[in-house]
Amino acid sequence: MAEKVRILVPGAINARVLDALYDRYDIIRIDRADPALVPADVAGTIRGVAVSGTFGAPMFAHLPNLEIVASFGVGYDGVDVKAAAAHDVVVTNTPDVLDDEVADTTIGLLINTVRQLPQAEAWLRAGRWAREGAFPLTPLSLRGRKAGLYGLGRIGGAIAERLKGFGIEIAYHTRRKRDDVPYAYHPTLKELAAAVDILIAIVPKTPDTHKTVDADILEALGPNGVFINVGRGWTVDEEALASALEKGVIAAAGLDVFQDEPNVPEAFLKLPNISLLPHVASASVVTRDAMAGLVAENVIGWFERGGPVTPVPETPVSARG
Ligand code: A2R
Repeated sequence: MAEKVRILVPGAINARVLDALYDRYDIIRIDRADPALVPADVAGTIRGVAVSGTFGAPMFAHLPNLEIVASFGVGYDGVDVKAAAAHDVVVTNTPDVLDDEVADTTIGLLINTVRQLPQAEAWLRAGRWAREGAFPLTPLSLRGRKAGLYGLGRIGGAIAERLKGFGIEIAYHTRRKRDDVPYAYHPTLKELAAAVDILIAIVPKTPDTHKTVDADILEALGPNGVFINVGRGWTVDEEALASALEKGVIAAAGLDVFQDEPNVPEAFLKLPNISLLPHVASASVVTRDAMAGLVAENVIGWFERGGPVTPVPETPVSARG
């Protein structure tokens, strides 16, 4: 019998990935993506990786026969794709299967932020409704608002579809204008922020998106403005955001992502006009199962079916020699 292909799994990953791969491959598990945890004689035998989280350049240098890194999640900023390309390794992610879940959660977070539903529920649970009366009217409402999407890709598009159902006018900023959508395009983020009173960030973590939502953008969004982030914490100047919320430069914010997860800035925790979620946008059993299935399909596709399902653009399979 042919020897099984060896797959390295650094760190924790959804159990469904392992369930799908255990019978077909020789799975080696280590605590994290650290070359020191893979002895040299083992390193040469690894041909695939399945990972949720970081996989840096030293790992690519350490695994000479690596062919594929199947990454869990649509954002693959934890994987050094430059190093992957330099070592002729294909990287895959898990797009599409989480779009609707993330978009649903975005709407929930937006409504929580604007209509203070978490605070209203806390009011009820604390017995304050019976004791003190109705929860105070919320100063903010979705009615009459315009939303700006910073990023209109797979997930941004699904968010826009939902916002349409709320009767909310939609505009967007991306680097390239899309000809296939009816929404108003703004060539700069600042122009978008100035034109709307809900700004939703759903862009990937890249050098170009670092702290792009800064004091200047928040100022442009204005005192009635609501900022929502479901992309990456990296995109936001968190100090500037806390200050803007405190000073009323914008009205409120809802965040599912943070710069240094799972650590959330103290300043956010103290603010009343911010709704905070622990990066749960895609975190339902059904959607995480679908993402896990796609990680496994990419590995199986590569080793058994002639190609991965969802390679990332930085490591196109067609470019391989
Ligand atoms: O710029 P474009 O035309 O490539 O549009 C993409 C936009 N985008 C940017 N917009 C403005 N300035 C940038 N520097 C910039 N870089 C990218 O973000 C596109 O509209 C959107 C990304 O869409 P997709 O690649 O389809 O990503 P998806 O699946 O919507 O997920 C977005 C991110 C993930 O990377 C994770 O970080 C997070 O959501 O879960």
